Amino acid sequence: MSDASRRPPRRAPRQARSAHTRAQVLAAAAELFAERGFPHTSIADVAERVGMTKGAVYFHFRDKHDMAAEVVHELYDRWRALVDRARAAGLPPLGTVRTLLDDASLSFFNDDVVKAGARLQAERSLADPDLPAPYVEWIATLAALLTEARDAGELREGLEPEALAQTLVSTFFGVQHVSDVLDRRADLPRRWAEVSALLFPSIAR
Ligand code: LUB
Repeated sequence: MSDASRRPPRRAPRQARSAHTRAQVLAAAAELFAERGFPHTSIADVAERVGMTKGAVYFHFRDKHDMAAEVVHELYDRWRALVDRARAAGLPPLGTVRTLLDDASLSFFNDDVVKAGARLQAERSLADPDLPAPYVEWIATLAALLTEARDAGELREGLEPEALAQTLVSTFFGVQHVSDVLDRRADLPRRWAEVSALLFPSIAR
């Protein structure tokens, strides 16, 4: 093998570069959607934030609605990764539920894709009415874990996993919403810790 053929290519292959640029655009879009919301963010704003031309942004996204939909898909991908990690930790099911919601509260705190995705879902009638249905994936995930918890004898007698999953998602959503409105979520980890300290002892056997 000659020296020349062993040297890595000077530039990343076209496809890799393109995926990298697309990810940069999406990150800038998430920042702006999180800060300003869908109606007050334009493609020009995103191009400016990422230091590209509008044309370069349009190469990756059909329009602002397409961009919003991609941010929301990325949100659910991140949460799926969170669920996989929490499950891989191998805690008992109820502990996994608690860890998962603690981790979710942190993600609202430090991840622009999560902040943006939640805001876009709240603005879905403007952003894209065809976005994935909100809440249902979390409810299904928690219902499955709570069913495991019940079967393992971890739940207080008579609690129904599906109803409990609805309650937990509604409660979590309410806590992050109030924290967002009153404190831009700066107090969310503390608020969620207060609520879960009240909630979890009352559902465990
Ligand atoms: C979650 C939001 C914000 C539920 O699942 C969702 O769609 C959610 C936005 O729609 O929080 C929180 C467990």
